[in-house]
Amino acid sequence: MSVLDLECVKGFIRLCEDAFAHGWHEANGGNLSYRMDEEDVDACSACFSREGTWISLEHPAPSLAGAHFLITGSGKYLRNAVLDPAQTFGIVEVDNLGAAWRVAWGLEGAGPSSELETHLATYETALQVSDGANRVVYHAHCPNIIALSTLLPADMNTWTRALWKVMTESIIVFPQGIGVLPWMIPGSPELAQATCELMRAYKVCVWTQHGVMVRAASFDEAFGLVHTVEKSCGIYLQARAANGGEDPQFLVSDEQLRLVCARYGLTPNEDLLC
Ligand code: 2HA
Ligand code: ZN
Repeated sequence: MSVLDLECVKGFIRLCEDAFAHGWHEANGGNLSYRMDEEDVDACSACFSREGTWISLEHPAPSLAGAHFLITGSGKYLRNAVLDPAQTFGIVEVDNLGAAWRVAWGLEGAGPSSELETHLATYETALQVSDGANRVVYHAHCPNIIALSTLLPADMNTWTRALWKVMTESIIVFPQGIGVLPWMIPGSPELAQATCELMRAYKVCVWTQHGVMVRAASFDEAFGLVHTVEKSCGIYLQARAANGGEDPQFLVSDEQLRLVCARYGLTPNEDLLC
């Protein structure tokens, strides 16, 4: 089977297209990866190159030994995933010790995203917190999230409560709340490390004045998380602007948030409720 016939590859391309159409991926902004299951790897391994050079990981990832990842390429534009798949993304194979990686397919002309190590560390974190179902790690430059990060302090309590309270169903999508990091250098080991720490507790991590990173079980969940956070940020910004820059008055109360969670069998992060 050709790589392009795999359902996961179709889902990967669809997310790139949808997210570009939403305005989240100017130039080479953002990156996406997917941890393939064994069935998918077996189905297309005949197309894999075995000649790529192994490159050592700065931070070895033993729990990902032997895993294969779809990942966007360094400097590549996500909008081109559909037009030129093998140039825009590819498959990276991790060796049997989790100490090095090589290109198995695609990524023609450029290696994987500069955030490869952040993505791998996030999958490792997910496995450590028994969230092995996580198959997608996704980073996007969403305008409303970035705009709001110029108004709110980099504090998860303030962010989560603002977003939960402007749209009733936000809490259903991210009941554990969202992590927020202060400004950090893109692609730096510090940002990777801080993101992984937050990803232990949260599926969503806002990077102040930069964008957002999520981990999820599927492309739908990853897109849905980013879409919901971005939409809630947009509503909050619009409402605040319409109210002369003041916080809006008529919001979902803490009591109502608890009622929503009870109705849908969700356990919200109680630290964030009053
Ligand atoms: O892939 O968005 O933060 C380019 C980026 C890095
Ligand atoms: Zn970025």
